[in-house]
Amino acid sequence: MADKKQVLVPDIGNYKDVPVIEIMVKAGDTVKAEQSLLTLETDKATMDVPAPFDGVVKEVKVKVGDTISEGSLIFVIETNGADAVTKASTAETPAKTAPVNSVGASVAAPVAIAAASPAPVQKAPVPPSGATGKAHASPSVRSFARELGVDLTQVRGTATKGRISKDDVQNFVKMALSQPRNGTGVGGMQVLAMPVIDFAKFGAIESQPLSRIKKISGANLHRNWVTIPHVTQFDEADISEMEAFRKEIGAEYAKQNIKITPLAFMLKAVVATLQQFPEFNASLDVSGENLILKKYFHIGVAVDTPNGLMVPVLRDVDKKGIVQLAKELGEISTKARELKISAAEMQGGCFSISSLGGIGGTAFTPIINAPEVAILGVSKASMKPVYQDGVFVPRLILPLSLSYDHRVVDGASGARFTQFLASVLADTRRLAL
Ligand code: CAO
Repeated sequence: MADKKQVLVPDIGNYKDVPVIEIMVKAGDTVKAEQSLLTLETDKATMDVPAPFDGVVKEVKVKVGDTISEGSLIFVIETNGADAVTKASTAETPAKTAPVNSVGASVAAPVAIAAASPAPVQKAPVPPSGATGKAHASPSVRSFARELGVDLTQVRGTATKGRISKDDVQNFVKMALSQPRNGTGVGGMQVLAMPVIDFAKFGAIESQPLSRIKKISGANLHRNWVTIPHVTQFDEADISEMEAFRKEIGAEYAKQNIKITPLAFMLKAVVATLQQFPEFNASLDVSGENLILKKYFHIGVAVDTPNGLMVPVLRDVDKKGIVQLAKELGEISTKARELKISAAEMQGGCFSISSLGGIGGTAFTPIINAPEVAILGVSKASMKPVYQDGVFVPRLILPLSLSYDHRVVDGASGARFTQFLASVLADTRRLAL
C-alpha cells in the first residue's frame, strides 16, 4: 500500500544551518534507495543526502540556497509501504557504523521512525576560494562524470564557489565532441591530463590558493608558452665602461633620490637595437599573416611583486634620457609592488625586459609577452677574464637571454640583435648616435 513518508536531514556531524547547493530530484521523480537527493556544503566538505528508500518524490520542501540542519524536513516521498517497513526495521538494530537519521514517517502522523538511510556521503574538501587543482563537485556529479569518462579536473565549474554542476559536465562533453580530433590534420593539440595525486599520502602538506595576479599571469604565460614557437639566443655584453659611468653619475643622482640602475641603460640600449631591427618592435596580426611594425617604443619591465609578476610599461623610451628612465623605473616598480598600478599602465608594450640581474643567475629562458615577439632576459653581471691583445684582462660581463617568436624572427636575426645590443652596452656613446 502506498504511503507518504517524510525525509529529514540525517546526522551531518556538528554542522548547523548548512546550505543546500544542489537538488537532484523533482516532484514526480522515481527514486531508488541510496540515490542522491540533494547536496549540502559545509565549509569543509560537500555531502549528498541519499534516499532512505525506494519511492516517488511527492514534495520537495527545500530549494537551493536554503540552510538546513539535522532533522530539517527536505522531501516527502511516497513509498511502497512494505518496502519501507522492511528497511526501517533493519535500521532499528542499533549500529554505530551506520548513522540513521533520515526519517520516514507518515505525513498525516509524523512519527520519527528510523529508516535505513545510509549516512550522508561526504566527499572532497571544499578548496579555499576554489583555488586548488582538485575538482569541486558533488558525489552525484562525480558519478555522472565517471559514467561519461570525464576527467573533472579539466572541467570549469560555473556554480557557486566554482563548483562543477551536471550542466558543466554536459557542456564539457559537448565542447569536447565539437573539437577537431587529433591526427585529422586540423591542428588540434591534445595533451595528457595531469594526474590527480593525493600528496597527503606521502607526507604533511598545506594548500595555499594562488594570488589573483598569479592566476591571471599564469594563464597568459601558459598560452604564450604553448602557442608561440620560442627560441632563446644567449649572448654576453662587456659592460665594464657602462658600469664605471653608471657609478659616476649614480653618486650624483643619489642626492636627488634617483637610483641609476643598469636597467635604465638597458632600456636605452634595447630601443637603439629595436630601431636597427624593426621586426622585433612588432606584433603579428590576428590572421597571423601580417606583421604590424610599431613606430613607437614602449618597453615593458617585469617587476617581481609579493603578489606575483607584473609588467608595467615605460612609454616613449626613445624620447627619454637615462636619468628620466631611472626615475620612472623606480616609480613604476614601486606602484606595481603596492598594487597601485592601473591596467592602462601595463598595456601598449612593444618589447619586454625581464631583469634578474639584481638577484643572480647566469641565463634563463624568458617567456614572450604576447602579442610582442621578443623579450630580453638579463642575468647578473660578473667579472670574467677576457682575452685581449694576448693577455687575459678582468672585464664585467653581462649575460643576455633573448627569447623570440620564430614565426617572425629568424635565428640569424636573433643573433644579430643580441650582438648589436652587446655592442651598444659595451660602448654607451653609441646611444648618442
Ligand atoms: N648585474 C649585476 N647587478 C645588477 C644587475 C645586473 N644585471 N641589475 C641590477 N643589479 C644591481 C643593481 O645595481 C642594484 O645594486 P645596488 O643596490 O648595489 O645599486 C641591485 O642589483 C638591485 O637592483 P634592483 O633590482 O633594485 O633594480 P633594477 O633596476 O635592476 O631592477 C626591477 C628593477 C623592478 C626590474 C627589479 O627589482 C625586479 O623586480 N626584478 C625581477 C624581475 C622578474 O621577476 N623577472 C622574472 C620574470 S620571468 O618570471
